[in-house]
Amino acid sequence: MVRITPHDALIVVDMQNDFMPWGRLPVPGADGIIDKVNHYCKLFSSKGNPVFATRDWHPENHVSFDINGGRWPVHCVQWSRGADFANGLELPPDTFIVNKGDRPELEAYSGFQGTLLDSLLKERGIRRIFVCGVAAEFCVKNTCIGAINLGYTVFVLTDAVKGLSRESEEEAVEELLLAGAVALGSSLIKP
Ligand code: VGL
Ligand code: ZN
Repeated sequence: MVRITPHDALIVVDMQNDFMPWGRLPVPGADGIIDKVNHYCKLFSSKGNPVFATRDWHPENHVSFDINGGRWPVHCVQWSRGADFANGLELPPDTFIVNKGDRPELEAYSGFQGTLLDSLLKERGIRRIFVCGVAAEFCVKNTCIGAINLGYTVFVLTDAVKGLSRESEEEAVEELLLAGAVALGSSLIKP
């Protein structure tokens, strides 16, 4: 079992409309984890632990868009409905929002890339992060690896993570385990 300590934070990765089945870069079944993510949000905020939510936050001329020569359809354009947090997601009112991928020329799959996330965590004494959200193979994986490289202990909340396919999701989780992350579900967190 794992107990939530004062040095723990929840990181919700890119739970935005464009990554839901109704969005422009759909992650199949991503809406199926909304209830689980809401559960983790309530759990952490009820204990006074901070909740962070990353947001893919691209300008229209972003390098990752196919129209600009990149690999993805246009998605999560700043201030658009698609960039909003997913319908049904219940983030605590004091959630820290972390925008990433906001520079036209830079892709940012990690929530630590070009953001203040590391210093926001450090100044609150956070040493362990619990990560959920989408997409397993991209922003979840890279955020976890970034955190491991910065010295954090990383728990991947596998019942609240979704990938573009089952196979690549499993592969991503396996890579994270090899990198030193720990896989966890809500049944292993002491309430
Ligand atoms: C993501 C593809 C493009 C993600 C972001 O949040 O995993 N994937 N931009
Ligand atoms: Zn993106």
